[in-house]
Amino acid sequence: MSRAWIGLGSNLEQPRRQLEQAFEALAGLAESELLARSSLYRSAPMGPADQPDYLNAVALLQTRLEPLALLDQLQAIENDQGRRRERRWGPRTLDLDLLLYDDLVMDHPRLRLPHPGMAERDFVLLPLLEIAGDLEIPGQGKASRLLAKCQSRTAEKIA
Ligand code: A4P
Ligand code: MG
Repeated sequence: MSRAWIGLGSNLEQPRRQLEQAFEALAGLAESELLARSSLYRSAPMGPADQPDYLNAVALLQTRLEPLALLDQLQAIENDQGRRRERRWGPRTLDLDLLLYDDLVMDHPRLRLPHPGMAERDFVLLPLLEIAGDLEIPGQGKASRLLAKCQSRTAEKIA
């Protein structure tokens, strides 16, 4: 069994409902168990500013799915929830990022681990710290130290 950390994000069509539905879908994934889920956090959009605020959260899965098979499942959940891929960093009903998979470091055309950019994002690190304790991000150091270095700090816990 492996441990996979998933980042959830939404800023369209009732983000809170989107994240709740996504947690349910994660809990129902084959060969996997949802071990923990963070609170929800609201933050200003990173990237284009002409879009609504985001809600973000993090989930911990225990899984027998290999990393690319898990990514396929995450993308299927995004598609089920009406995800359209339009502009980079544009608004979305649901984004599921595979943040960490055990302590794997990989650079595959479809999957980079750890997720690039996670170490600079308060809306990922805050929920991660809530459920992970002071996790070490392979090659980048402790989550708490990375959070202290974040340039932009807008994420706030809402529930
Ligand atoms: N991909 C590679 N590595 C991974 C990984 N570790 N997890 C590939 C998931 N996918 C990975 O993703 C594009 C491709 O990345 C996938 O086909 C997959 O094979 P996508 O979800 O289609 O596109 P995207 O999400 O628009 O692009 P990107 O660059 O991944 O954006 P991010 O990094 O997900 O950022 N502001 C706030 N406040 N909160 C947010 O959650 N999110 C974004 C999107 C922008 N601004 C935000 C937030
Ligand atoms: Mg994404």
